[in-house]
Amino acid sequence: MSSPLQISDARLEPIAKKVLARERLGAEDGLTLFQSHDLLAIGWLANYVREQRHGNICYFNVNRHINPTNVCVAHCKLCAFGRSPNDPGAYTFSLEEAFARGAEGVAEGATEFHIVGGLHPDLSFDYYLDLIRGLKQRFPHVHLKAFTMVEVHYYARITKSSIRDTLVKMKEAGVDSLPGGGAEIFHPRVRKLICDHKVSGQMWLQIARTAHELGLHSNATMLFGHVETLEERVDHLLLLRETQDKTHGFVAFIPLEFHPANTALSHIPKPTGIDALKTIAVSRLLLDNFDHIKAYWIMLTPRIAQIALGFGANDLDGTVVEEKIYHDAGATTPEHLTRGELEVLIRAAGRVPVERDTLYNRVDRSKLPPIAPGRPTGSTEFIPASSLTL
Ligand code: V47
Repeated sequence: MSSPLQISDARLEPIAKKVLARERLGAEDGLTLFQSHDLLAIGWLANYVREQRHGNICYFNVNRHINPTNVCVAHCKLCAFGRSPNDPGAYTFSLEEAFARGAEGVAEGATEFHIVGGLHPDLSFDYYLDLIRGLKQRFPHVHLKAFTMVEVHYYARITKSSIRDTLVKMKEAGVDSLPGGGAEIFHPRVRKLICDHKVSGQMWLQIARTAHELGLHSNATMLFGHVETLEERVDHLLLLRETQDKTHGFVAFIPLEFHPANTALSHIPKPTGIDALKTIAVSRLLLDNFDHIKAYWIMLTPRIAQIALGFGANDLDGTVVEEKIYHDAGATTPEHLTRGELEVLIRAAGRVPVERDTLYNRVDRSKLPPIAPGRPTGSTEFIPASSLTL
């Protein structure tokens, strides 16, 4: 703790007492936090919890996103990435194209492939299993974080199999864990408005529970800043906390800020920086059983993500490379950062950068294939903060 807590909103006093006494917060507390404008007190409390757990460390990883197709039957209003099969810009990678992206990622030093795609009407489940098998065979040291609960549900439907059998097949093929996407906001009122053909919130949680039972860890997300109420955000966070109490299978939580451009909800204004920082802080305070809260720089911008490291977040996510979901929705952030750039951002926030793998083990680069010369994301070269154009 670097400075004493100063509270200007008296409603936060009893909440602060609970946080300092390590007592669990309830739904009312969560709502009060979201409604309060005392951002610095909320941030102080979140930072207190964060430093108790992680000290001064901030994690990052070297990863690569592989989005095998943007063809999607779901047509979610929130999304700018999905296309109908004949739309301009629709694409589907051949397996060889996907493997080539994997090879590029490995040359850049990636320890993780983050693999998600649209719900394609004609691709078989075997395509996805072959993709995973092929990547695992070629790059056995890379962790495959693949397919959201939404995709798992779709594969189960097209193969007329159970969720459990689908997950077992994915695991046998080489999936190591699942990303946290598709959670949006669990409340049915919101799903009806932003993603009416997607799995229900209850089903998303059930698939996560089943994955965890099978030994597959996953992440969890919350898409905020569109049509949801603050009560619905709190409800979402508490449903995740309840599930985590049962399974302990969630690795990290990632609050995702809504980007309206090029979506059917483009009339909605973007959430503010204050909302993003508060949401990260409240997530840290309510999700007392989640170790890691990510400030995903791609959606927050590197500048806000850096500030979030003092508001409860302990991870910046990764180098990423070739991000499509947010950039189709108008994100103006870069599509990748180098290791050196991530380290500068972290150090300038007063934190100590630690490269991790997907499950938060420290990465020992001496045990990994060397990074190919000339690959910018692999660079560990020191870059002065003043030269970054973020
Ligand atoms: O599920 C889609 C969201 C998610 C938009 O698990 C949008 O480590 C904002 O889940 N504006 C995909 N958000 C990203 C995701 C993720 C990202 C980083 C790390 C991890 C992880 C997971 O992006 C989707 C959806 O919730 N999304 N469209 C949009 N227009």
